[in-house]
Amino acid sequence: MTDGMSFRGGVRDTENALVDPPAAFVEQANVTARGVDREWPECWARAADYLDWMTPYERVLDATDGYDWFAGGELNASYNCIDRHVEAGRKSQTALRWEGRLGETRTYTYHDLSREVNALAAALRDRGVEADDVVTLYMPMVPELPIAMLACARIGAVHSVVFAGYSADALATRLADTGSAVLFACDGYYRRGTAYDLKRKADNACLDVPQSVDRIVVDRLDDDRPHGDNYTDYAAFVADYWGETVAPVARAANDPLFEIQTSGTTGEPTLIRHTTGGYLAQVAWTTHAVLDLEPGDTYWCTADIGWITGHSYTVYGPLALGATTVLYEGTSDYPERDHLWEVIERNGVEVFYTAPTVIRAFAKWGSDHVDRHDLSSLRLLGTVGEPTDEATWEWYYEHVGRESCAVVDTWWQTETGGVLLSTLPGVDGMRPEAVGPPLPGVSVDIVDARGNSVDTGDSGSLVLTRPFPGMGVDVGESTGNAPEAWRYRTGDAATVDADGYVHLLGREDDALDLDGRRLWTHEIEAAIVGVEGVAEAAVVGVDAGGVTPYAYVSLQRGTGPASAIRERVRDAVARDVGAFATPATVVFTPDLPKTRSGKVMRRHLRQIATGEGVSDTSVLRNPEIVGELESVTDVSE
Ligand code: 6R9
Repeated sequence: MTDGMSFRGGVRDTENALVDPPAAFVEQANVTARGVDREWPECWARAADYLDWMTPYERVLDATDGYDWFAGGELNASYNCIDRHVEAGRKSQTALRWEGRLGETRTYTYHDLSREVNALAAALRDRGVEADDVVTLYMPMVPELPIAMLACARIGAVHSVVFAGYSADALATRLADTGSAVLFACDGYYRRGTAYDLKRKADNACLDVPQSVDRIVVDRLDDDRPHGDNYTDYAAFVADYWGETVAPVARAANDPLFEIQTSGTTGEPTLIRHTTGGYLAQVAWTTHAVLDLEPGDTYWCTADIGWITGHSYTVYGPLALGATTVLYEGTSDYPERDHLWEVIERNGVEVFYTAPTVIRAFAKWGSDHVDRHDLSSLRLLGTVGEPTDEATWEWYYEHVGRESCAVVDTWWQTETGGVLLSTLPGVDGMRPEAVGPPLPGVSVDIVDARGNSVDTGDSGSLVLTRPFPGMGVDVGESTGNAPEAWRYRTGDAATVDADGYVHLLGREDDALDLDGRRLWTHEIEAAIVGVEGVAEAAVVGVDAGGVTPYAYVSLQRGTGPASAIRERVRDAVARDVGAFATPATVVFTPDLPKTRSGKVMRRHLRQIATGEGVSDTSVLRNPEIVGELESVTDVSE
């Protein structure tokens, strides 16, 4: 290991030295000092500076009625993501690079993107779509998806992207809830070389909604099936509008830009509305300060646009900064297990952002897949979505980053719009397992069940204690009129170490109450993943007259025998956490059920363990694993 750093189990370990970011990275970093020259909320003016405003804002925050960031200001998101770069002479720079499922590629310069977005915006306008109308986008990772998002933004319509893996029922609910009268879909999409029908799901959904829905379909499948009477073909829809330009509509900072559903890994999914000015400012600034992106950089975020990470950091952040964003239709391991690294090498990706679950999957297959590629273009690596354990951090840092990249672990949520907790990569030391301190302007507290702050190093509920520009509409609660009376309970458990770095411990809903003590999933999982040969672990509490921990463990390639590892898993938990937390049952599985946004579905594992039957698996990337796990009967050894 580098710098005398040691990797040990136990998430509260603050003895680990901070790892300095590489000197070559620091030299070129966008942000080199944490210093904030203005108090909250004025310090957030620095985020608004990354945008072009049609009407300058009057106040950074007007908290007289709700939280109106950049009040009085007007802007257009599509102007900020396209026109200003064209005007600045970047029209032949690549804006969007698409890597299709079947090996195809498409490249859109900022000029091309402008042409596409203007044509579609004109077609939508002529179809009668007006500012504040909701347009639903039910599409996989094809270029038409970000194009449609930006076309909506251009005319002030609110986009509502529904993840393409969702069922017809889920789409119907979203259409009905939003009252959306325009739906974009694809005829289908490819996953692992197999074609899936999307249009039939869209048809079924439309049968179930009260309003009539205008349907436009993008031809993605290579077949000759007619789309049917209910549909307008996308190509025909825009055909008469090539070369037209649509003036970007001025939107108040507080006007909605889009609606999106939370991923619902624990509770019921809810609909979040994001604003135009506050959201875009937070996303643009964090893309600059945390992801260190500069105009012209080539950047890849692996998240599907159907989730918030894809909205903020595949589409809006990189395009607002004038970077080149890679759009990848494939799954990371298809057709080959080194496809991900090949995409980085081929495109010269400089900044790479993914989920720890993706990294763990690659670590599981061994490092030879990554080692054979030239990844020297990379300078910054990011993670998001789940806690990153030390072993995963180390693998990412060494094998992907070759110890010469800065690594940021970024915490945020659908509700927060953009990153809130992370190191500033050119300023702060890196601590594996910790996301880092709150970004300047962000305030947090860790509280116990009664809402009182806990001592440094103790765990509790992570609460945000100051509003921030990217906050979704109506996120948080106020106990009074002053902004200081605002609180938002994140639903995550965390602890803060002596250096002020926040360590995430898991979702509160997934907590285990063992022997009168409250334990968070990551505390036990981190101990298990520290066992040599273990690639991934998920722990759930099974209530059978008292809660017992069940561990689901997947092993690295070539590791065995499982029986020896089972004992090591138990020993590690007893040592690092305590004997009371030792898993009663350890189940070995080739994979864990994960959402396509890279989160482990512990809820499904709990349902499997109790035999109660697994609810809807449509958000899973690997639904087949649920059936496999359900058929494992002898789990106790
Ligand atoms: C962006 C996104 C939010 C939940 C969040 C937390 C988990 C996100 C994390 C992390 C540990 C990180 N989460 N980033 N946990 N370390 N760096 O993922 O949004 O889909 O709404 O999920 O993801 O539990 O509360 P969303």
